[in-house]
Amino acid sequence: MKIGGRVFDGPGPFVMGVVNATPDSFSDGGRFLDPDVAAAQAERLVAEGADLVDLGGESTRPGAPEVPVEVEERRVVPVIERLRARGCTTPISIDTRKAEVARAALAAGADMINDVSALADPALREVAAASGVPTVLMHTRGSPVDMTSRAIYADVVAEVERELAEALARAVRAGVREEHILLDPGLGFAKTAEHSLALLGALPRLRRLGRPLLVGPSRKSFLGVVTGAPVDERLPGTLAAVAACVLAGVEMLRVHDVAAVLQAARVAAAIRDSSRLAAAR
Ligand code: PMM
Repeated sequence: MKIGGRVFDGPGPFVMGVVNATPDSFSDGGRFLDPDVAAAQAERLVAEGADLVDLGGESTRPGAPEVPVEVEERRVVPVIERLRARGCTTPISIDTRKAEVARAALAAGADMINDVSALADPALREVAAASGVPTVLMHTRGSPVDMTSRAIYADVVAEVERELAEALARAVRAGVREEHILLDPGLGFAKTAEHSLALLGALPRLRRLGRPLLVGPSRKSFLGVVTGAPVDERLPGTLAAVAACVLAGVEMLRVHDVAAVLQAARVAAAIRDSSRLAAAR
């Protein structure tokens, strides 16, 4: 898959560094609202080895209110402009549920759409189809305001697999090319900790959907439920989840702590590849 000027080939995993230019994201809210600070953080993640940067201007934590288009645009567009003006060539993904924000971000130099509502909005489907950029479809139910109450599943893995397949088919019907799509089970989105853990344990099954997988375990609340660690002390738990993703063949990881994750991911990938080599012998 080509994202921006870069070809992403092979099993990866590739690392997407997160910058949330929001006042209220659960993990880094309030730290990167100033565009200069956000751009500097993106550059730091790239220097640490990030293959892409994921930039968001609206918190999607449970209960978060929707942000007006103009506010979200004002948070992200200047960051992309600064990065491109300063010569950053790393692909940038825009984390948004809004067509107008995606359009403005792509015009400013972003290369990819990351939508936590899997292109639920027909207008965003149109932008994804017309722009021809790679697009992440993430599984959730409802919106951040009501998703917690919608975390009800008889079989979370089967239902997420089916709903991702439906989202993929809907996007393709709207003109998004299938080979441009990545799928994400959406850890923590309309999921209890048990649901997120079950999905992490069943990633090989989601590979049957036939598209590259992106997973975002970084600092999420299921890690806190398992370990009792507060959000700023969840790096060790994040690394364990990263290893599970890589061993299951996940192609892309969305994380805040790029250098540490890269080291863990490389070790897990070496183990993955050595067992493949042994099986081929
Ligand atoms: N998680 C968050 C935001 N955007 N996008 C994708 N594709 N997958 C995720 O798991 C995901 C996302 C929330 O986490 P943050 O507040 O740390 O960005």
